[in-house]
Amino acid sequence: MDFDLVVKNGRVVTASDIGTYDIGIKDGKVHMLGPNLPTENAKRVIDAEGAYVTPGGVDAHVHLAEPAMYGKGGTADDYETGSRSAVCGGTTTIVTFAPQRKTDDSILDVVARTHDRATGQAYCDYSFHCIISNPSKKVLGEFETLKEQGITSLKLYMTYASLQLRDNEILDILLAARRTGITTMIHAENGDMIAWLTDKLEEHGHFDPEYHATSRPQLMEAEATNRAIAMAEMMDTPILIVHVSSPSAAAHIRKAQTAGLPIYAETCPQYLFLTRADLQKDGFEGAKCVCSPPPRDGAEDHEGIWRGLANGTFTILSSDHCPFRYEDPYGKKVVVSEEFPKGKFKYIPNGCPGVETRLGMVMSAIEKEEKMTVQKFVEVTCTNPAKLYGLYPRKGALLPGLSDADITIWYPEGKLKPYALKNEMLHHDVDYTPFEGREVRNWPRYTILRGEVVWDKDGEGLVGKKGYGEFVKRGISTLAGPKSKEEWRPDIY
Ligand code: DUC
Ligand code: ZN
Ligand code: ZN
Ligand code: ZN
Repeated sequence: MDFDLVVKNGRVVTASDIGTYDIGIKDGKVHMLGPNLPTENAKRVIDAEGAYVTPGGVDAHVHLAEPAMYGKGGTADDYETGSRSAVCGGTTTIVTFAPQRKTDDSILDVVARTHDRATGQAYCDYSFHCIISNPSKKVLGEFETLKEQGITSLKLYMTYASLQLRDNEILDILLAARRTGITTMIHAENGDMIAWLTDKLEEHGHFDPEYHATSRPQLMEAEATNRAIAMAEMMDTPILIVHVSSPSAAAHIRKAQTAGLPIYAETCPQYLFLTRADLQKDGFEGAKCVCSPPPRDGAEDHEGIWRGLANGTFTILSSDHCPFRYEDPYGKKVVVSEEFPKGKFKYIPNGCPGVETRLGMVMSAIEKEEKMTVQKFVEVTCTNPAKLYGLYPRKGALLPGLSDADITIWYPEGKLKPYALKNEMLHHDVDYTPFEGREVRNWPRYTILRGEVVWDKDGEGLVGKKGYGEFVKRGISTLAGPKSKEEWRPDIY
């Protein structure tokens, strides 16, 4: 057997199985699984030394090279630096955004421009979700072409003046998405309530970063989540609620799932590890943890989110990597003044970097506190995102003959001495991480993309090449879709 690469002695973990065996790789694909695969003719052998071997991470929520949308200034990372950061953190596929501004009259043009930004730049494989902020008849009519181009998911917003949609516009999108078989992601926070409360806070002299959290309480997330679910139920079409931070929002999702509705949900590491206290740090430091929805109050909220991962309420765990620079023409310099040494929360762009830290941080927490099983970890970080967004089984799995040889090899027990994370260890183009100083207990030791080693932590580090990453055309979701097959349901319309 002439394999290109054999990964030996791994504790191989997939969403369905766990076992000690080898992986034989040929022509960029998983070719064979089994104990004691022959290595005499293999071009390369990597000994996993009994460590976990998992499918390469699929991060289905990454913002790269986006113009200003969530405050001033565009995202710090472009396709080169963001995808480089991804592979160094064990992620082999990212799904980024092709963002429509309200003035863009064709979503196909937006996609073409996004391809221009990405082509030849990426270290990992990638695809796009479309952000829809102006669902004109023309744009809705372009969904079928999007699907033909391998783009089978959309994101829409219930907040941010530049992006927010009215409920009737959301229904228009859900109907067109249902007809096309597209999955719709929804940012569920009540934008009008947030804008009102923000004004009131400012009237009362509350400008510090911690008031970012005050201005967007759980109630506003739970309300919008419940409303989004009602719209999806009426339209009988699947949605995914992105970046869920609140146990109260998760309770609405759980109830809908129990009723058999195709409601999916995502959460992110910031809702497992950050709290309001991180926004209260000295000076402008709190700005580093301003994301939306905001970090919640404390341990009970974190426990609620961990529970939602363990019990299946959350389908996927993504980074929501949405990077801005601390020292930036639109960062500290413009937000901070003598009068406001902590800045004004309203002007801090909403988002944190995290594409590189997603897997390592969560695996470290699992190894320390058994927050969930390693199989569940693989399900929510690799397999489910691939299924939900039409990448499975090419991505997110290790099925011989079917899956790309995208593999993450971890450290065996006792091999990596726990250390404190520092931003200088990361490979993004951002001057901070919100997780500075947090304990790392395990981390991807090797990342393999289509059979090529692209990250070798103990060797040269980043060994992948810019431009090796490819655009991946996606099919439609393989998770449950509409309950009814009827195209038009007069009982409702
Ligand atoms: N939503 C995102 O998905 N990312 C960053 C900001 C936001 O509100
Ligand atoms: Zn063979
Ligand atoms: Zn969002
Ligand atoms: Zn996002």
